[in-house]
Amino acid sequence: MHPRYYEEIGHYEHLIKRKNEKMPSEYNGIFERYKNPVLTARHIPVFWRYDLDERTNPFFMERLGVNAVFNSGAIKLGGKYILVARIEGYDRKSFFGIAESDSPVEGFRFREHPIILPDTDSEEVNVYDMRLTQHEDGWIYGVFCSESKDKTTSDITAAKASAGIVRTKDLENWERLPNLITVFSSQQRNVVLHPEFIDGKYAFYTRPMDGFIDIGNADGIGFGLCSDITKAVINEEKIINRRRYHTINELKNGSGAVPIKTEKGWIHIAHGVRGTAAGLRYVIYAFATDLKDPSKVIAEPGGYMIAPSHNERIGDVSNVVFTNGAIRDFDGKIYIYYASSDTRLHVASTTTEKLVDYVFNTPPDMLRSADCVRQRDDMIKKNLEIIAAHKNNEH
Ligand code: M1P
Repeated sequence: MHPRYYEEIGHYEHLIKRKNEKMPSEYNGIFERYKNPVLTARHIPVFWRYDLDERTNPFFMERLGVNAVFNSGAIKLGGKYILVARIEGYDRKSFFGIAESDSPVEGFRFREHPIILPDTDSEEVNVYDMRLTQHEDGWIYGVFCSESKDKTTSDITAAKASAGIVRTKDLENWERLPNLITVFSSQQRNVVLHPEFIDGKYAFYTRPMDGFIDIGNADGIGFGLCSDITKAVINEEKIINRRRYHTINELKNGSGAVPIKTEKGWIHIAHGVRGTAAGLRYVIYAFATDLKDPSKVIAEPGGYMIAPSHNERIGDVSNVVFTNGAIRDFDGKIYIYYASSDTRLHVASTTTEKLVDYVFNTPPDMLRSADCVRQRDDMIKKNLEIIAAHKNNEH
């Protein structure tokens, strides 16, 4: 073995065993950020990147490098915290790998092999962003973006996105089902399978789009039902969470983590995109839908919940935070796995109680400066009275 191998293994083990800690300086009462990313390109096993045969790799060169590890689905299974991460090679193609740990915030180690999905469509060029749903039918579903070249135009960059579906019981054997068909939308990305049947049917959150990057006139996060997931067709798609002018999701939005069931409603953790002079800005926001009718939004705090901060701002696609996975633990703690700038994966923690309070009691976006400043000033007035009363009590 080349001596450099042992050095690389040393760095790798050091990284995996590194302890993580909360960042108290980032306090906002809603969630807590952790200092270290939970997954990066450096978390990829050495033997996934280097050819260890000295005859074919005498200089111990990286032969199949990994550019980024980010947007990951997340579940807890058999006591382990499991992330199905998007791994992007130097060649720009993404694939999925399972990283697991006994801890929700550190120690994630990839299994020996990446996931080899059944290759059922020779036109499919890229796959990414798998949402993992532990469905009440007993299967674990992975819904991901399946991308292929748009051959209807001479534009070499033109692409088409649709929702690929796989399912498994053990995270080892994956059955590929046909891609989701949405009758009225030509493209789909950020599709999430709801964990329970609704009216006896499978329910999907969709994000219809007219184009691949520019979603055109598509209006936001959709919702649709289908009776047979082995041939999933949505005939009717209704928009449940619209993008709006001069908000954090003016340009586009999309479902993120599988909705979390709480006493007061389903909590959705999604992403919103707006344009800036420096390009697109992706943030994470939350809203709640009705327990019986998850297509009905019942609460939506104004603004974002998580925005890129410090080093998170920089990466391959800068100024992006994006989530497609969260885990609710047995003790009510919630771990939100979010990627920054399409480069690395972080974790933020909160609790069910706090998330419910945040979603139901944070004031909504008033949509106009005049109303927003009044909303803030009302809180300021109330607070000044509290401060004054407090001072009086002190004397
Ligand atoms: O580059 C930012 C994100 O862009 C896409 O999200 P959306 O479809 O909302 O634009 C996704 O491809 C995602 O993977 C990526 O992180």
